[in-house]
Amino acid sequence: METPARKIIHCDCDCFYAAVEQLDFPQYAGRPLAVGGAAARRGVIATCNYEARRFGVRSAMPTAHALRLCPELILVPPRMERYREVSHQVLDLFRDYTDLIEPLSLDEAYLDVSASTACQGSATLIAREIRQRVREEIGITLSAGVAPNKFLAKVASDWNKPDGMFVVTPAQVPEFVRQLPVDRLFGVGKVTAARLHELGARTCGELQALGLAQLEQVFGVLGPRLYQLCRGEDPRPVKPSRVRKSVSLEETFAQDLTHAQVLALVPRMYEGLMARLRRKEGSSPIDKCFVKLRFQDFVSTTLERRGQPSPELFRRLCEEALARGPDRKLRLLGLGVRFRVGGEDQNQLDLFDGPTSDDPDPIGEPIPEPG
Ligand code: TTP
Ligand code: MG
Repeated sequence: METPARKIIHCDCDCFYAAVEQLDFPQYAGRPLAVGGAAARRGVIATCNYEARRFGVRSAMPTAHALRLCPELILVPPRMERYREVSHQVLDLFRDYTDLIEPLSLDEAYLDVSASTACQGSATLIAREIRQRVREEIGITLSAGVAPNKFLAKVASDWNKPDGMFVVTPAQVPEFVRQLPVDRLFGVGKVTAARLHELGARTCGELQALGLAQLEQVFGVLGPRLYQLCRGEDPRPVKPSRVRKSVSLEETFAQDLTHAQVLALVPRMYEGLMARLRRKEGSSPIDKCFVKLRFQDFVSTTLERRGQPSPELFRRLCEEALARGPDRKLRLLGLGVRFRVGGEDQNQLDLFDGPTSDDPDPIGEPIPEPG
């Protein structure tokens, strides 16, 4: 019996660091904005919003060059702690749909929703709902690609970027790959692309004309991979990180609560969290505590701080997070802890497993810890 097609979603936040800056500082919206190091210190651009991209500003470009292209560019230094916080919020939202999540960087992840029951099991509807909820509850935009495998999902998430999605159904795969340039293939850089062009293969359709033996001869171990990919095949599974990185306890209230009522819940929820932690034996040492709030308008916020759990710390975090919505009641409170992963310096380490395309400190300057 044929195995049913998998349903993979690749999610990629739009201009992630810049989007977080626009979220926290709405006065930047609509103006060209870049996150990066100062020109005077020979800094580079980590990312920029789409307004700045219209001027030709790009990631990894020297800031001095970016400012020549776009003199009115607003330049802000990176705040990695804050980007990690929003990244956790996004990942937490994904967990409402599947546990099979493979983060690639702070703003990018694969989701395998083959077995998900949400949205009648429709990956397209799940992607649509995720995009809407990320916009409404977190306040940034995310592009998504839906396809039967990782490679196609990743290509698809770029198709209608920013703030868009694209679906490749199993039936559409042959048509979709035929026109796809070979340099879009996973593992194909400039050198391999040039060799493929020499062999007469600019598109995947043209690459399909080359035999497996020939590809193996020219490209070695990459040969069989190319043979599969140009046919739209990619058997790589979505690999969720095995290490537990956090434990949390959340409560959605029957009725919206006032700030004072929420603060009054902290001691009891703290006890609940501690009980849950005692059941997770063998966990790594605790690194941080965090709170999550959802306001009456469904907007969520999280705040985290290095330290060991105590009712006082959670109360302080709650008070600070509540200050982000002074006039709004609350639908949900969550308390949690994050574990130290891999025993490395958390400033340098992406909090998630797996290879990361994310440069945690693009300008090489120390990043101040909040608090
Ligand atoms: P990307 O997803 O590559 O870029 P982006 O999210 O800024 O823009 P988009 O997805 O809309 O094209 O990278 C995610 C974050 O990683 C980005 O916001 C900043 C950081 N980054 C760097 O610090 N240096 C880099 O060279 C790149 C490419 C990204
Ligand atoms: Mg992105």
